[in-house]
Amino acid sequence: SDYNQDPPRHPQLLVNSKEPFNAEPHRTALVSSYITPVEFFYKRNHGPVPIVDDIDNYNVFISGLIENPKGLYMKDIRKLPKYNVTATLQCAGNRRTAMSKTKMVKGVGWDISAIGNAVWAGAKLADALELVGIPKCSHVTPSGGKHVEFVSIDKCKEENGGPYKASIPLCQATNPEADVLLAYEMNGETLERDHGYPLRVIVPGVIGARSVKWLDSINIIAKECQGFFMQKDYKMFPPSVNWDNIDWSTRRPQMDFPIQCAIGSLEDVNKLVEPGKVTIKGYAVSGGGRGIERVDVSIDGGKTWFEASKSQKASTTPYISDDENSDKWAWVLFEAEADISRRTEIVAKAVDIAGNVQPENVEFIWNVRGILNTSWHRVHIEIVR
Ligand code: MTE
Ligand code: MO
Repeated sequence: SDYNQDPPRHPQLLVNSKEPFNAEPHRTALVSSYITPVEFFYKRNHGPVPIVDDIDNYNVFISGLIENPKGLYMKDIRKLPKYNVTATLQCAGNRRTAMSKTKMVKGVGWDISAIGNAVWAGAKLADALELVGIPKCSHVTPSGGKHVEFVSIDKCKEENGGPYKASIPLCQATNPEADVLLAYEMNGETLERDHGYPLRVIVPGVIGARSVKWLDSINIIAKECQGFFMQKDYKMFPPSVNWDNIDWSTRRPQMDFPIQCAIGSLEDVNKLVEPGKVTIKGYAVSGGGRGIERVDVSIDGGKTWFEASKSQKASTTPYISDDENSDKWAWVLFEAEADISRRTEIVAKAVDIAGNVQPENVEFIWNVRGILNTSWHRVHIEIVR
């Protein structure tokens, strides 16, 4: 099959689907480093990984509602100022398996690791679009503006064999502060095939589905992309909607992700041989550049809470952000120690700088497509003697 040409992957990844390849690291591996190593970064593909070997002729064709359509070659993109942006990429389906337990949902089953934090490097999309005559924008137009569509070179069955595509508002694309990148490096190395070699889009603070990999072309369009993944997928429905009464046109495509956190140092159920200290370590992140204000932890199922310590720098990381502000797109790792004396439930919930808090129960946010499970993360401790 076309999948024979897929690249090799780390044997410790937990594979949720082989063809297309969808895999995540074990949760303990995920929370052991601030910067997620490339081989442990989740991989979410919708088709075979395309091969780009003629890198000199590879170009991104920019057209649509502009006067002078133009192809940008890698050398043109590399000539633009290079930015390092530390950003967390999260699949909208992260933590879907736990949502399925309430009531079945459709989609790839993910634990808590369809998320990763990397240093992406490349040109700003705003700079690239300026090359084709589109001015920069310093404000955000809430609606009514044009859109920028990203089209891939991969082929997926949801598009009837056509390429994966998505769009973002033109104002976000042309606002340098939004840090939207045409990225050719990840953690200081050339982008790997699984993650979009030779060039991908990174839209910080937005669900992973909009960060199109293996970029082929960019279209400036009047209304948002009409592709499957914008119109018939990755939309958040109320709990009353099921596959019999779903009307996709009633909802907007999901863009920013909400406040999220999860504990990675513990399994769903943990058996201690005797009462003692437990390390509670995890990640917390919010979309739209809203930083994390605090992470609350409970060791009595949510009756009482204390605050976890949090950090955004691993002392061992060799990667340095361009400025302190750039980590607003990145997760924080949190940590707490607790003395556990009996069978209990440990819970974590995060609060972002806008005061948004995670919902208590997954039932309240259950949706038929199984996206955005951001409910309080709960793990159980049992003492077995
Ligand atoms: N881009 C293309 N061309 N094809 C894809 O299948 N998957 C999207 C997005 N971009 C996808 C894509 C989804 S749903 C996610 S969550 C991220 O890529 C995953 O990126 P990663 O595999 O680098 O972690
Ligand atoms: Mo995704």
